[in-house]
Amino acid sequence: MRLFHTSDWHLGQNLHGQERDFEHACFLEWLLGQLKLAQPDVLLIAGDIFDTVNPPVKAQERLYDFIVNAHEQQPLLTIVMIAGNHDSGSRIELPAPLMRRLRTHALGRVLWLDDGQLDAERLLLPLPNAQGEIAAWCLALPFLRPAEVTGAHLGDNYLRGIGQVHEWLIAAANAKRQPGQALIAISHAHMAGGSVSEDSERSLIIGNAEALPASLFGPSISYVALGHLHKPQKVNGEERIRYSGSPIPLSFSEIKYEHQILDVLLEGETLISVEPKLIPGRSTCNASARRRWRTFSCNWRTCQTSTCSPNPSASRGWRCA
Ligand SMILES: [Mn+2]
Repeated sequence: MRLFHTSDWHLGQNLHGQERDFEHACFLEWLLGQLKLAQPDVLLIAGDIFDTVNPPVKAQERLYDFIVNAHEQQPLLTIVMIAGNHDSGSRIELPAPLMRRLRTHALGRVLWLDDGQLDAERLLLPLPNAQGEIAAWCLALPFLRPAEVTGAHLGDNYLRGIGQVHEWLIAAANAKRQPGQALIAISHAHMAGGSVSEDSERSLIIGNAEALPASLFGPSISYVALGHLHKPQKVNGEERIRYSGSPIPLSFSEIKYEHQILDVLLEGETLISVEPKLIPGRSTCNASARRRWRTFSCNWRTCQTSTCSPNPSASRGWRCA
């Protein structure tokens, strides 16, 4: 089974008055081309799909156009996306019935059963291989707000509440899996020891005191696709617990490293490889779009400090201090 892992698209972002829509369009066109070339079974999008809980219409069109295009191009592709802390969980789930027809699962919140148990069933998604057999189960762990994971049954400790949801879902998945089926988690969370970007990730709780331990994801989980931190990185030095990072820089502190998606290969339950696919500064858009992209990304890359500001005399330039 082959997976693509990406996160933190932040569609609809506006940085110091600069719309990012053109960059997002270039990224999504590139991603569509990569899907076509590699034909993975699954695309995982680990939260912060949109930049705000109430994204502009254009940003929503970008997402849904992409999903329809991907499905038309590759009808057997399964897409799983979860809400991040920038998203509204309800909004992400709103078109879920339509998207299921496109083999796309959108999970934004958790539900509790009458007896106070986690409704784990809706967060466990079958991942079929090219032959249509269930080769793996995806554990979808959207970002959860305090009110969703605290209360009379659950206790007052927010961090403990999130940890519990992870633990209960992993237990339910282990009970459900058949021999040979891999478990793959997708979560939007801040893992302890992660390298934080200076200004764009927005702390989940003040001081990032909410970091979860990597030990939460025991060895029964073959791969953990994480979102929230914008710099690509392994967690705890483990190959199988990864942040893909954001596809484009979302602040000036994020221009210094290569942005990427991850190409993950599994054989049964065994993780074979995780390869980064670097996102090019120039895309496969048409010639005039390519020129604009080059101009913008060059301007972008020459700005190295957060004292840069948009140049009012050029629509796509930056004035560097
Ligand atoms: Mn983010």
